[in-house]
Amino acid sequence: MIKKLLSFFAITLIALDSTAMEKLIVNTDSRESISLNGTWHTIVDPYETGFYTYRYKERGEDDREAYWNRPVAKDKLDRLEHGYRDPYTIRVPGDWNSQSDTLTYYEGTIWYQRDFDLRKLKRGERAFLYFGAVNYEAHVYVNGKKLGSHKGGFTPFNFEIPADLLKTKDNFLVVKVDNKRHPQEIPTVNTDWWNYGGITRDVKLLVMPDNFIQQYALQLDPAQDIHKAKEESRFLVSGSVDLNRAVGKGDVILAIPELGFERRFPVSGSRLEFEFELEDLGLWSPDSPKLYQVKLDFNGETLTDNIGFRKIETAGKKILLNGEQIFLRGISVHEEIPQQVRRAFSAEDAEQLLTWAKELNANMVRLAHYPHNEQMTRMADAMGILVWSEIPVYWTIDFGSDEVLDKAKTQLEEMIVRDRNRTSVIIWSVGNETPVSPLRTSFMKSLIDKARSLDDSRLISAALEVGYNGDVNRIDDPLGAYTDIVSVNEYLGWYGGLPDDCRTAKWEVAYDKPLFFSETGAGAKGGFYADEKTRWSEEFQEWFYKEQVAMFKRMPDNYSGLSPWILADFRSPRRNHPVYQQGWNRKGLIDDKGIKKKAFGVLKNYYREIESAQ
Ligand code: GCB
Repeated sequence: MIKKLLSFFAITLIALDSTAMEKLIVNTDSRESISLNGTWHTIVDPYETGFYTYRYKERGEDDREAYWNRPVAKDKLDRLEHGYRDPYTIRVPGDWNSQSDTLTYYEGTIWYQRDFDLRKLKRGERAFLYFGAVNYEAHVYVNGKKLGSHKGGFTPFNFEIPADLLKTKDNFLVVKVDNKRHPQEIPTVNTDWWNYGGITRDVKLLVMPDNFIQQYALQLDPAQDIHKAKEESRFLVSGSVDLNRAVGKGDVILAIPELGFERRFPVSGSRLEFEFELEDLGLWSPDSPKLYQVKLDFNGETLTDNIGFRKIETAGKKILLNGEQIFLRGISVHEEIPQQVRRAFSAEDAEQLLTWAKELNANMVRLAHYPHNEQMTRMADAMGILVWSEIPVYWTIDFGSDEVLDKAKTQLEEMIVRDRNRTSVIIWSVGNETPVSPLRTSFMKSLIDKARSLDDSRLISAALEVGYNGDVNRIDDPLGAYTDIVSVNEYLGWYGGLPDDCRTAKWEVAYDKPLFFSETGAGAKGGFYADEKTRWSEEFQEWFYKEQVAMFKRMPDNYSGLSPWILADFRSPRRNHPVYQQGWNRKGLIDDKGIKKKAFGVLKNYYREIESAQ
């Protein structure tokens, strides 16, 4: 009996383990890797035939009709009802919606398949599959065996491929990708953006030593007085290194060659926490986005990263960067290239979006409403653009569910762990326009606590709503008590009234904290010109921005920045005016052809004025 029980437990454990999440490997650019980007074979499977039998039971691992198994006909009599071959293909990375007219509105399962070769691994070497993002649910199989699954459409994940599963030639890799929306997921069923499906970011095969640096964090110690540090030119840096496996004894060597710094830190166990002083450090800021090459050496592997040093904090109603007050001249951005009607994923895409932001004289972007790809935050580091990064806890999440809270926490952790060395990121946002209730507030508060426990060197916020109330608009959402800055979305003159209502509007905040307008905006169809009293015309949007800017100029001294909605038009199934919207949210300052609308100039001039007054 005991034997029977034991074997039952063993089986249960293996079954659980096969889909258990593995800790994220960070900075994959700096690891030995083989790109698995390119053209993958696909099967569009709306009924999930490759996953379920006709009795709607999950298929067994060896079921030859399961789509993770290589379909081989035994002879000409044999019946096979699926297969992977040209021309049934989709490019990776990329969303599927933009790659075929039949997939524009598709929400469901698509199976992706490709083969890969891998040199014979040396003793102790290990192979991992890394995905930059798959929207929304991914199940990953190699040579017929399941490696694991992942939920969350905008954050990376990885799985180890057991050595005995690997061959040097023709490994059969299959990923089941499902982007169906569900009430119990993050985001939930209702959003104002396109649910682009697919393997939307890079896929890599990582070759790692037996033990390696899995994650690390390095920043100016948030507790130090930055004025004193600047005066004395002595900066305290603190951080941590997490190893994949515990060691009895080992060393991590940390070097910043440009500063002539190199230090050996002994490590035992799987975690090292360190601090050290640097002299004559050039601090990172939008005006001077100085990055230093940082090298981390462990077990024969050298990781290289480009990291800047800066301090972000609040003092009463002000936001301070490196001890000086800073005004955030921001713009909200979706991860989309409008002219090509697709998700953005590459360094070139990041450059296009951030160059537009620079042309606007912006010094900050709000990356809405989910973590964007890593190229965006790396490019922002290099270009000197501050970043607000957010998880898709958007509108009506199931705030009463612990399971949903866990999913939000997982996405929050994956976002922070991937990007906590990106100097440009100054704000982690835990959500957008969540409806006020005690249940919601405690859900959001636990996300804030989680964010702080993972990273105490950045500000935490969430985009709140405003209670429009005659001439006095009061921001008193109880969540504001827990965030570092009070951020609010306001659409005075678009969703209610007309733009000139801004003339008499007053703003009151219940908290003694910086106030940030995380959204404001109005829709206009690019190239539609009329008088300003015509909705959807470029002139109406221009008028809206003029009135908003005039109102902002009268703001009290807690006013610390804004990120209007939005840089460019983006796809949304909620936007169905047959003439002016045609499936697009038209609040972009740039239209779907990449052409700037009139309002772009209004915000650009306002930002230039602010910049030159500083
Ligand atoms: C909002 C949302 C944003 C929408 C925008 C709009 O408040 O945060 O996701 O797209 O308004 O256009 O209505």
